[in-house]
Amino acid sequence: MVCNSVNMKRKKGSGIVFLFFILPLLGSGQGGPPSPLPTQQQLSWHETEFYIFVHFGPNTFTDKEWGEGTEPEDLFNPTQANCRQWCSIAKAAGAKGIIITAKHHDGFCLWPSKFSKHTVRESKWKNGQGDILKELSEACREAGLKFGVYISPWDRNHPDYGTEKYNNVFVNMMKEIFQNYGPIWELWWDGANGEGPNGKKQEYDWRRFENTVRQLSPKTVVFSDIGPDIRWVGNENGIAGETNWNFLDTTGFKRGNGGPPTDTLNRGNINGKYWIPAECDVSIRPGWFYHAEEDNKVKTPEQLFELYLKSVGRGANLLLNVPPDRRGLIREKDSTALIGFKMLRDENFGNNLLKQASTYYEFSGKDLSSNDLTYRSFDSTSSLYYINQHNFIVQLQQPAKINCIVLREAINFGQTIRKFRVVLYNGSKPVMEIPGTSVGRKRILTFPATTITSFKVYLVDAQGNDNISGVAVYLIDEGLVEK
Ligand code: FUL
Repeated sequence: MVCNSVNMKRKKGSGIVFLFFILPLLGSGQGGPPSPLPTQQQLSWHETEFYIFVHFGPNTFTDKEWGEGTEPEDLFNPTQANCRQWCSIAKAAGAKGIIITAKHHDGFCLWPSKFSKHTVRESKWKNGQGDILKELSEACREAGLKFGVYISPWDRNHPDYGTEKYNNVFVNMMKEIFQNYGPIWELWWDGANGEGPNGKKQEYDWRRFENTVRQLSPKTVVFSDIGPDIRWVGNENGIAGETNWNFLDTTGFKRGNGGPPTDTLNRGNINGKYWIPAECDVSIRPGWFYHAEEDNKVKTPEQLFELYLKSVGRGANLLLNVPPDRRGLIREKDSTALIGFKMLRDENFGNNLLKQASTYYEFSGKDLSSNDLTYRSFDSTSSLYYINQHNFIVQLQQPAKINCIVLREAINFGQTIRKFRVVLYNGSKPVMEIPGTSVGRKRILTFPATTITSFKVYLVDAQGNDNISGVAVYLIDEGLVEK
C-alpha cells in the first residue's frame, strides 16, 4: 500500500473518501512513555469485533444456570442438535466466530474426554457416539467462522477436583481439545473456583495451564479476568467503560476473586503495563443457558444495537451469548433478533457521509482561521489516508444533519490518544462540543442530530503522534442514539 501524502495549500474538491484502514506507515509515538503494543494475535482479535457465545449442556435440560455436577448424563439428549444451524445464524448476524462451553462448572464435557466419566459419551445423545466439539469445530470451519472454547476449571463433578491430580486432568483436557479440535482461536477461562464433589476447592495451577496453552497453540488468544491476552470487562451486561484503555496492570492480581476491582477491569489502567483489551460478554436472554420461560425476554435488535455502541463503540469486543434450546437449535426469536441487529448495523452504518466530503484539512496550530491549513489527500483506489498532526478539520461539501461520528485509532502503534474534543460547526458557528478520552480501535460517538458544515477534532493529550486511522460520519436512526 502506498501512502499518497500531498501537502498543499487549501484545495477544494479533492474527492476524498474516508474509510477505515489501519495504516502501516505512521511513526510510533514520540516523546511519551513507551506504550505497550498488541501482539499480532491480539490485533486480529480486535478486528473480530463481534462473535457468539454458546452455553449448552445439562443445564439446558434442568433449567439451571449452575449445575451440581450430579445430573445423570442421560439428561443431555438434544433431539435435533445442529451446529450448522448455529453457524448459519451467526454468519447471518455478521458475527465472526463462536465460543462454546466445552465444560461448564458442572463438569459435563461436550466431547468424549478420556479424563472424565461425565461426558457426551455417557449420555443417550446419539447413543453416546456424539461429539459437540467435533461437530461445531467442523461447522465453523465450513462457515468460515473462528472457533473458540470456554472451559471451566471449576468442576463440580470430577472426583479429583480439590487435589493436585486435578491440575493434570485439566491440562490433559486442554490437550485433547487443542489436539483434536484445533485450531482454537480463543480460549475462555472462567475464574470461578467453588467446591467440588468432595467439598474441597482447587488450587488452580494457572502458570502451568498458561504454559500448556502457549506451547500447544501459541496463536490462541487466552481470555480470563486478567488475560494474558484479553480481559473481562468487569460486568456481564456487555458494557465497557466510556473510557477504556487496552492496558492493564496484573501484577499481584489473580483470576477470580483475587482480580482487580471491577471498575478497573471496566476501564483498564491508563498507564497499565500490558496490552490486555476488554471483551464484553452478555447474553441475548437473562440467563446464559436456555430457559423456556425466558422466550419472551430475548433482547430486541435495538437493545443489541445499544450494546454494540457500548462495547465495540468503546473500543472493546462484543461476545453475545445465544443459547440453543433442548432440541439443540437456536430459537427463532433469538435468530430474528440477531438478524434485526445486523440490519440495524447495515442500515445505520451503510452511508458514511464523508464519502461526500470535499475537503479535509489538517491543522497543527490553534488558529483555524489561519490560511496555512494543509491537507493530505490519499489514493481513493487503495482508500488510505493518514493524519499525523494533533488536530484536524473535516469540511462537508454541503450542510448535513448528523448524529454519529466514528473515530478509529491505529492501535498497531499503541493506544496513545488520551483525550479528544470534537467541535461541530454550522458555518463559522460552533454548535456542539463533544469531549472524550480514549479512542482505541473504534470510538462511536452519538449525539442529538445537528446540522453541520464541518467539524474539528482536537487530539488534546496524545502521548506521541496521534494515530487516527479512520473517521466516518453518519445520520443514524434518532431512536438509536446512545442514552
Ligand atoms: C460466569 C459463569 O459462572 C456463568 O455461568 C457464565 O458461564 C459466565 C459467562 O461466566 O463466570
